[in-house]
Amino acid sequence: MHKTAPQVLSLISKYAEFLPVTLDTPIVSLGEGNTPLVEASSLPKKLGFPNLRLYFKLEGLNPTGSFKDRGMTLAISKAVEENASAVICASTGNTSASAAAFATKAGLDCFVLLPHGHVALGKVAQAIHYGARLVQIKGNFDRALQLVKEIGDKCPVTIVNSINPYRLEGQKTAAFEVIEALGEAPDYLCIPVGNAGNISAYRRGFKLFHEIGRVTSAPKMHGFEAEGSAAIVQGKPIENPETIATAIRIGNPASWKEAEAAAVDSGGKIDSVTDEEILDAYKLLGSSEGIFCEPSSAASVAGLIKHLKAGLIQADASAVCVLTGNGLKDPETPQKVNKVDLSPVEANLDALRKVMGI
Ligand code: AN7
Repeated sequence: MHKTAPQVLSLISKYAEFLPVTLDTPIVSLGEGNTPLVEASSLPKKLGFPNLRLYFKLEGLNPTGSFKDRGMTLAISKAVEENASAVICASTGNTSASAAAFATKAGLDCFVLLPHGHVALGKVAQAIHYGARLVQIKGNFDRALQLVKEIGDKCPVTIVNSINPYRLEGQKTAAFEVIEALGEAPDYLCIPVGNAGNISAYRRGFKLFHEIGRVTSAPKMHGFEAEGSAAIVQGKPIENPETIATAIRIGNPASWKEAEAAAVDSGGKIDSVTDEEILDAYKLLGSSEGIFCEPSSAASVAGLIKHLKAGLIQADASAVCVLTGNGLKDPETPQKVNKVDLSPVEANLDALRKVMGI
């Protein structure tokens, strides 16, 4: 029996007309994009804003578990088109997981530099599993990115951090999907800010669909840094950024200026949220909505709550929170932030009924 190959529509082929590709670009795809936009159930009411129409963009459902796959499919496809043999990135974890997977799929070598001791377990596991050449440095992400730039200048390796222009072009497709799912632009987009690439990419996507007349408006962009790493909010690089949200533990964002323009031009704001606010939102997503995102992703919801309370986001509007990465990457945090008794009980019915209280 002859079987035809299944038709998997890659992100690049779907949006080719809006991306810097030609018919000759070899597409390297792992089935990225096309992630769900899920409407919130109990959260708006629970927060005291029952008329808010709230949606979550579940980017953790991408093939390597984060939004980075949208940019990486394009960056790696273009690297292959340009005859690269190796790629390199610095990463707080998700970029490295994505780069490693797509590079391997394309048959390229992949080097990743991680800040030692500050990357979630699952992300290190991914880089190892996908066969990347993993180097942990005694320094933070910002230092790792500096080193990557120096190596990129001196050695024949292609940088696939978001300073690679194809990364943000690929990532802007998430904005297209939000518009297609809602049939219009939301009033607000809330998003975590680390290296500040993703907020810039969404703004490009929303702006483009507005300009070509697909929609009649563009959302106000509300981006949120972690308070201990809030360079844009403070207006100066942070030498020693700190936050429990390790994915956004970045003190000198590469797309600083474009992100600032995205917020200002759209009528939004870049603000910061504390680790406590991030963890509260993280827990709420699990307990109220059945969503397991990583702590950094919950900065979008923490920020939404902050801006609703401050009146910076209208209570009867529509808002999309981007949940950038999958909670399973960081399997240790739930046990740390919830009070749970995990001591085993006797394996009999009486003991079981006693602990269950039924
Ligand atoms: C889950 O992987 O910078 O503002 O090296 O992993 O575009 O940097 C990750 C960033 C938000 C911030 N949420 O996005 C990296 C890296 C998650 C992330 C961000 C990241 P940007």
